[in-house]
Amino acid sequence: MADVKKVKKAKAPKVANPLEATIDVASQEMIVRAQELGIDTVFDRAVTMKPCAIGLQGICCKNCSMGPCRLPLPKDGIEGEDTRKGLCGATANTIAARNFIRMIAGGASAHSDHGRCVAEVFMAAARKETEAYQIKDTDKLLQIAPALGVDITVDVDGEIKDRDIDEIALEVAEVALAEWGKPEGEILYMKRAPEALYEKWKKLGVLPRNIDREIVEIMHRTHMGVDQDYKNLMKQGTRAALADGWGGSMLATDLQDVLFGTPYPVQSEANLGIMKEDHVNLIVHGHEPVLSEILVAVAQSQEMVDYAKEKGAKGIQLGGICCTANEILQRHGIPTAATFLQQELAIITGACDAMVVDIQCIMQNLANVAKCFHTKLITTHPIAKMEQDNVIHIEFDEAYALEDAKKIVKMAIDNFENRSSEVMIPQYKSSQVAGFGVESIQYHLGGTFRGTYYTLNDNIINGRIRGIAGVVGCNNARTKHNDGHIKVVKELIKNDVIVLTTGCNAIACAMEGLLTPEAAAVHCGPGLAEVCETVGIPPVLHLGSCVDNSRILLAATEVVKAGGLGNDICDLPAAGSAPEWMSEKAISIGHYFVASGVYTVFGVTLPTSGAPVFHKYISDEFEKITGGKWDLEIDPIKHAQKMIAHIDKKRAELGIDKARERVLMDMADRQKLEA
Ligand code: NFS
Repeated sequence: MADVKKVKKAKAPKVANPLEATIDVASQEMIVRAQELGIDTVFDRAVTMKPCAIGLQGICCKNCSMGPCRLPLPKDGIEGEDTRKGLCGATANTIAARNFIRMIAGGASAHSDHGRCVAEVFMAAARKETEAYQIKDTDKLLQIAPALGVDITVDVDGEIKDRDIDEIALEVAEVALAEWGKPEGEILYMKRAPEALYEKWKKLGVLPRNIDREIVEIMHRTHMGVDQDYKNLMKQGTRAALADGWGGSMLATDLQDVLFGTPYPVQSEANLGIMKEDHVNLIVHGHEPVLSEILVAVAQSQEMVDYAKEKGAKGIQLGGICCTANEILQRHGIPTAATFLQQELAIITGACDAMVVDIQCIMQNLANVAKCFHTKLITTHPIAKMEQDNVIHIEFDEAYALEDAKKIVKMAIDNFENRSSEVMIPQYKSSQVAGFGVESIQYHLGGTFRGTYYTLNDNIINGRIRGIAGVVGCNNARTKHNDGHIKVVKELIKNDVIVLTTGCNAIACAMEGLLTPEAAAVHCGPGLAEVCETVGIPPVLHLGSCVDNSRILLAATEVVKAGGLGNDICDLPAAGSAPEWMSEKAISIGHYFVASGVYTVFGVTLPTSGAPVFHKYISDEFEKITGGKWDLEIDPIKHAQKMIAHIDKKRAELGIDKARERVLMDMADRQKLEA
């Protein structure tokens, strides 16, 4: 007879311990709420489903049907020759390299296809084919045109005159769109990098030819029986990653800025507590601002606000999740509702009247959660639909952008009265200042007369700012939500390292209150605190979404140009980090940072651990090639300390390590005097 006790035990669903799942109190409350309602979330599923150890280490090849070939590391490690091989003979290094660059291909294509959609809308705006979109930021247009080889002046009978803006816009649109598939040449933006870096890429033969080609070539090379040299595979990985960072992502950022406005610092709030019980809550989630820009405008229109009031609500509360959140935050101050891992929780509040999703980082389980509530889950992109039948698809067409947006906002308002279960919004939110970029850093930390990054460089040279860190990337349910993000960032700023953030790291920092100028006095070392207090900026600067990591590349380039800190990005006292990464996009980003000369540390795991030779290649060997290197450090404090050690190494190489000692002595002396 079956042991009833055992059966019962086996059937009891395992759920997450909210205190172990996240450091965020709002999320802890909502995880408990979900469990009370019997709704599983990603936090619970991470408990019940364990990852495959071999896949995790990057050594499972499923590129043909003779496999999957799995090449586990021997228990006692490898002594002597590594004889592991797949059916075709592929080694662990080949398999790990193939998998790694396929991740780059996935990530680069996501960013770049997003960029392409924006470029198409940009073209429609330049051709004046749509009323919904116009060229908004002509300064930015004039700034990027020369980088695309588009003249902004004309010679009329020997007189140089400003060229017509519409003409420039049209030519920029044509040149930009061609970057995805032009038959010859190289990606034009590569020349925006410091000259030394450009020359290095040229010598290495990794300058990307066009965006699509580099991604396609990865798929070809990793097909069964093609490229079988991990170094040569990584060469292509480098090309495609560069095509992402300096190509697709950078174009996405620039064209979005021209269409929707270059961000400047704005104040807002973050966390689930921004939702309001007595308002229609419309949550936008995903990545492309093309639709959300219009949704914001429509939801804020008097017509819609009046309609919401007619339906018994006090107004419309917009909120964002993931990088769509970052896009509408940095341009309109729309509050951020949630990070990647909190998306289901936003619906579990019972107050989400509609969740509108576009592309990327959208969990399919949203549909199952929405089924338990009144929430309308609306997909909008032709390439991103869901199979569940409660999902509504309203395909967004830029030619009818306003109509589509109105339909969606109305649907949310009409749904307000259908709230079925008790509303429970966790009452936690923090203030944040977002919307930084190359231009605003220049404004805040630039020289009065020189208009460059002179003051920032000066503060790095004199040691008040020890160095610069880019901390970015996702949440990952395999590690405590936001814990790595916050510990890494706090450790950096405590040690006078200024942090540039994007993506879900930025949202995590916002929720923790680190994106306010006041955070400087609480969390920073004396040097960084002094700089932040003097110019009135937060110690952690929110630079936008993940495609906006291109802003970090350009900010680093500006630092190089301003002088005194070497002549290449790899000379700078700077480091990169993604403490809780999970997506292929993060691998592509990580690799374009490494290929641009940045020491880049990832948390959680790296799909290279099963192929130690390959891992060593992308870390130590790569440093000799590009000046940047990959590293993995799971412990957040050690993670930050490794970045700081790298920053100090670069300071010593630049001969500015002594200056910092003097500044700190000054500070200590001053504090002694004050005491
Ligand atoms: Ni970036 Fe944005 Fe977040 Fe990760 Fe996803 S939202 S593009 S991929 S999870 S940071």
